[in-house]
Amino acid sequence: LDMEKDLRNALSNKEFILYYQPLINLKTGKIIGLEALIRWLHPKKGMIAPNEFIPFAEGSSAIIDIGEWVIHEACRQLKQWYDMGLPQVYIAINLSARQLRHQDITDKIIHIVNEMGIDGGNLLFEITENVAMHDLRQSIHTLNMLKSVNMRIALDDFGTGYSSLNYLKKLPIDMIKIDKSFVQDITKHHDEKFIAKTIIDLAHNMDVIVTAEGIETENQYKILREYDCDLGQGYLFSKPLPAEEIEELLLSGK
Ligand code: G
Ligand code: G
Ligand code: MN
Ligand code: NA
Repeated sequence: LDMEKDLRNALSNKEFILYYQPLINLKTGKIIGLEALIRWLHPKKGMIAPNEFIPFAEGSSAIIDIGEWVIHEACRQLKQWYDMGLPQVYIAINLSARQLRHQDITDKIIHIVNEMGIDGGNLLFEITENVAMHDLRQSIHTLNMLKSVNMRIALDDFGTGYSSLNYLKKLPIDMIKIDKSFVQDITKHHDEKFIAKTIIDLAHNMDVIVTAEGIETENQYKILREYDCDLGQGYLFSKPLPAEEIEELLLSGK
């Protein structure tokens, strides 16, 4: 309860900030998207990572308001970069279970997008399997509404949940993000090194794009390119960065 109050105070005191981590087209090596990742700039404790407060926010309605701020801020930033003439990229936004279940979610998102004057096609929403678990039919309905205005959907942390293949089959998704644990496996000398390749082929057979998460080495990059993986994200390319540093990166033409 105290945490909920702290989170609401942080929101009204504008203590949250978005970092952005580039998504790379593995064939061209160019940035084609950015994942928005929230941080809490606490006046006393300094920067707090999302893993330390998002789970608490998800336990209350605070996640609805924080989540709405994230969407608003990401869209505002996207519009600003567009007006500056920077190369066009899409922005990926993480959605929590509670947000997806919230009745107003599609109206809210469409309202923000219209208010900011951006194209829905430049937004992608990341959900995890547990997000859809609560109410599959409602989740599918909401995701289809977002897709009807050109927004795209990614299944995040793919392979780590209880029923990844079931969700891959049932949810209207455009992309899966292979969890970094499978990316780490691809350079091992065990059978598990084939899991990433198998996921990539499976997704492609279903017309789903694949992003590999947590790419840290040139060797992983090389193997994933050989596996025909579409996009990649990880420290090899860039860690999550504040907006000013992303600007420099986009201006440098990378
Ligand atoms: O930035 P970092 O790698 O520490 O993020 C850790 C996790 O926090 C991410 O995997 C993501 O699921 C979650 N996260 C980051 N930003 C947001 C956000 O804006 N909303 C939600 N719901 N989760 C987020
Ligand atoms: O939404 P999701 O939980 O997938 O967020 C991605 C998380 O993974 C963030 O916390 C981000 O900081 C982290 N991350 C991004 N790139 C790398 C990487 O190359 N290696 C590792 N270990 N973590 C990464
Ligand atoms: Mn994510
Ligand atoms: Na992930």
